[in-house]
Amino acid sequence: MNKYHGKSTTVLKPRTTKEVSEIVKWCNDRRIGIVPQGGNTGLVGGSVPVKDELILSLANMSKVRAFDDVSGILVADAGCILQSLSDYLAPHNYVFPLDLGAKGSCQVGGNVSTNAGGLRLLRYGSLHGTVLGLEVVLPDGTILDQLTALRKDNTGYDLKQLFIGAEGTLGIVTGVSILTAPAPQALNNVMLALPKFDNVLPLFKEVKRQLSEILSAFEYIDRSVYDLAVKHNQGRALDAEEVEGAECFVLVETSGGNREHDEQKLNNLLESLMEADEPLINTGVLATSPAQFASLWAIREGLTEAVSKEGKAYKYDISVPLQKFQEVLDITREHLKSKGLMREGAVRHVVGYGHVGDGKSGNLHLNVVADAYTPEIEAALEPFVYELVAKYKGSVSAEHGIGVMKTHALQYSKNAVSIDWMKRIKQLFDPKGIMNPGKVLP
Ligand code: 2HG
Ligand code: ZN
Repeated sequence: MNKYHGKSTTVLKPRTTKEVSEIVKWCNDRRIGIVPQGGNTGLVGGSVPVKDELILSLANMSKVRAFDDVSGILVADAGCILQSLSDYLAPHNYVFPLDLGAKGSCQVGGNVSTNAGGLRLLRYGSLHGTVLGLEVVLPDGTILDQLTALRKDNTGYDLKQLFIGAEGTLGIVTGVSILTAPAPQALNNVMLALPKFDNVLPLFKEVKRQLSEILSAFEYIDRSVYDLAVKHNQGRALDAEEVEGAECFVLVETSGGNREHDEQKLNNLLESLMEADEPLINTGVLATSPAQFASLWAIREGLTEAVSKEGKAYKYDISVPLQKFQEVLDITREHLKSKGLMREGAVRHVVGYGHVGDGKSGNLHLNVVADAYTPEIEAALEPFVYELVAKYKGSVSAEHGIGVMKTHALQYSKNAVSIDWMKRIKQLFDPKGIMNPGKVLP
């Protein structure tokens, strides 16, 4: 995003947990701040130094430590790239329980540290459930070895949960034990074009009802961001007549155990949607080959890149009730208009996309695309957007974390008692404040 800049002079790339421990101890003794860095694909500045901290990159710790093809439990170094773990699992007929657009460069340690959500949370749940154990180097250099491969271990406080989503502020994740899932025998997807946003919720209900156990993703894409994806060549676009009159799109994926059965279900779904008296969709484009499957996903996975090619994006990753997605976009656009900022030279687009299936509230990625990052636009957006989210009792960070971007906004989603206990936990683990300073807590 080119939004956050530090002044670090030093990057260290240790090869072993012991080396990480020695570096951290050395820094702790001298009170030197450390930024743990994985693939550096985060969107809230969590892996970028604030000042001149030492950058500790996990890139050289990238080995699979163990895999058990009966239980599906994988133990890997934190620096393993997500895609390489998926590739490693494929011949064993397993899949990694997390998938996201940045898979080609993000690392599993960073995924865990940011509690990344991604595209298949609907199917496999969050990392708080799939991570079985962690190895963590604590701020004083102590190695906390909780790399258990047990699915059931009910022996008191579950310490590993504290590091999932702590964004490296409590210690550095160096190893991950995770439960992978049996590879689905059949993967299908379909891009649905909807005449209006109001159809998304009834559609979600109907899709869930008909596809039930094989539904693995339900992703919302508004028309304006779809157009940006087409403009910047992300994936296979639908034909002109297929997109005509569409206000938004939904990408549905199924992952099941029987190709014929799954295809039958999808075809039945499409037929029933098209033949209804008041159809919820204008049309649906079903992938008929692995290449088409990949290119439909490429549209969705390429949205972030398309937005970056268009301009400088202010990104709000929020949990709000599903039926409010459109309202949030409209209110934000109107607000910017009233400030005279919805114009050439300032804000070009207010777009939205996200993960509908992730709970009662959905996860909306509100992107405000501007010509440049300016204090004026930022002042118009914050705390405006956060107050809006608080009004809906949502979350100011559904899946991207707090990083440096939202430390001041924590209060919109966490009450004072919660923040106080977060501070006490930070103080307990890292009394000298060397671990990823300036992130998560103000
Ligand atoms: C996604 O769902 C990512 O594509 C990125 O979480 C969202 O760029 C964004 O705003
Ligand atoms: Zn997302």
